[in-house]
Amino acid sequence: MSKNLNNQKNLGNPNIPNDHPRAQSLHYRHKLVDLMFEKVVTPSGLCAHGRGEAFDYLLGEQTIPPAENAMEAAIASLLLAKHPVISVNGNVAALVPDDIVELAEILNADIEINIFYQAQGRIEAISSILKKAGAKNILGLGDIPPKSLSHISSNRRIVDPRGIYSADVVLVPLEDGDRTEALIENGKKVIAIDLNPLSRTAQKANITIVDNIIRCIPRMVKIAERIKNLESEKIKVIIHNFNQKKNLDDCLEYIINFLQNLMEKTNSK
Ligand code: PTJ
Repeated sequence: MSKNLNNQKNLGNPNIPNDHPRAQSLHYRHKLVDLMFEKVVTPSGLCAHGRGEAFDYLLGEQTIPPAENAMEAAIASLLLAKHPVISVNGNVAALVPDDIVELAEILNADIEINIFYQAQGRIEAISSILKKAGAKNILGLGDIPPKSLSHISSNRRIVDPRGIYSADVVLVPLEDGDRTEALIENGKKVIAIDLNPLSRTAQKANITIVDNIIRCIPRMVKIAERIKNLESEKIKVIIHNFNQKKNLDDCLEYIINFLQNLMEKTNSK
């Protein structure tokens, strides 16, 4: 980190008034900035968040019906998995640590830290935030020799043999396209959360939830609580009824209609 950037740290408290129209968004932004200085978030994580925010505008910053359907299919898949794993990177740990830990507990899933930008102290910083949120068992800490996924050369190939390497279903909130493809090549079912329905991850995953992780993970906790005790045949039906291609088309159609309505409203003023 450059000295100049470190000097900015104390400028990070903008005193956001609660009645600011974008108070919540500013709050999360500054949380990411603060946690960048603590190495949880990588500097590129800020760019990724900005890209996400831009796509969130196209949804009206709300959870859309196709996303709700994808969440149900995702939870159903995770409940029926033999070995479900939730992959956590810097942005996820910064934005939704408590909800990720709660979701993993309900689903009996492992949490594995997997980051794109390796830097000294990052894994420890992410692990510490997850532990504070109540995580008891965190994988990907490098305490045992890691395994390497095939079909990928970035840092994301390095995985824990007890976690992603042996998982059958992997939830990847905020993923890059390369690893989504590699995970699928390695025989995993991949569930992605990505605000951009056009991203390679969104297009390649088996189930894509087009929503903001800030809204989505707490909602997935509620869905998991609601359906976890259903008979497995009923859970299978939820998975069977989900069509990934149609769901992505529905997301795009929602965006087109949303923009069309917005344009009509503006023109009628
Ligand atoms: O912590 P690291 O080192 O693993 O790095 C994490 C980032 C996010 C920097 C890394 O995974 C990355 O570079 O991701 P990408 O390729 O920029 O992809 C991020 C995707 O997540 C983009 O398609 C964004 O639209 C989307 N996104 C960003 N913020 C959110 C989001 N999707 C859902 N919820 C968000 N809050």
